[in-house]
Amino acid sequence: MTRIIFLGPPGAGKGTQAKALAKHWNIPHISTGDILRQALSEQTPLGIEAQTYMDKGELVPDRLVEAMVEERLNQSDTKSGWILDGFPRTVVQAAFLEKLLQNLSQGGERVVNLDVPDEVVIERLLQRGRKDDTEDVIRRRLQIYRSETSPLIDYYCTRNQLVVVNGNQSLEDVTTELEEAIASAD
Ligand code: B4P
Repeated sequence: MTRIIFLGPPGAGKGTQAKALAKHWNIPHISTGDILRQALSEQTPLGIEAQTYMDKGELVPDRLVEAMVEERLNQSDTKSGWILDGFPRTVVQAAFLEKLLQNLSQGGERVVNLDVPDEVVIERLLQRGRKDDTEDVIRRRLQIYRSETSPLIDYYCTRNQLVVVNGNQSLEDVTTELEEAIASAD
């Protein structure tokens, strides 16, 4: 059973790698960023509420993202495994996920930290140019990553679930290192 959580700063390549591996293993790729952007484009109440946070590079409130993830993990296609990309992003979300997975009798998830220096992610995101990829917003996202999300590295390290992969290499080399790291962690 393959259950993987991707951690890493904005622009680390979580979405890029998660998409490729989910296709390769034929399991769902669950990206909270993609679900939020979809809600936004459909102008659902969730999307409208999330927009103000996303435009500023702030985290969307835990309760909204947690409800979204709970609904998605309850769908039947998650039984054979999944890749979570962009969740959890806070210690509160991580504790929520731990309980949810216990209730769903799903465990044994591996956590991958994609390690990439700030200058590299800033350059990548400026090149990508999504609506939230302006220099000021990227710096805010990095600040929040450091204060809210990076404590998860210790959180999962102490639980012996963490593997670290160098995200500052070509796409193909990151994928190869990821596959090797996940296989050797099993
Ligand atoms: P996300 O959609 O999760 O976006 P991200 O962290 O910016 O990007 P990612 O790391 O996936 O980078 P990617 O592969 O695309 O979040 C957006 C927003 O949604 C957040 O700021 C927040 O507001 C909200 N949100 C999401 N989840 C939340 C949660 N759990 N709680 C609260 N709020 C939440 O790669 C970036 C670029 O780099 C691409 O152009 C790619 O082509 C390039 N790239 C990737 N790997 C590369 C490589 N090896 N070499 C060169 N370029 C590479």
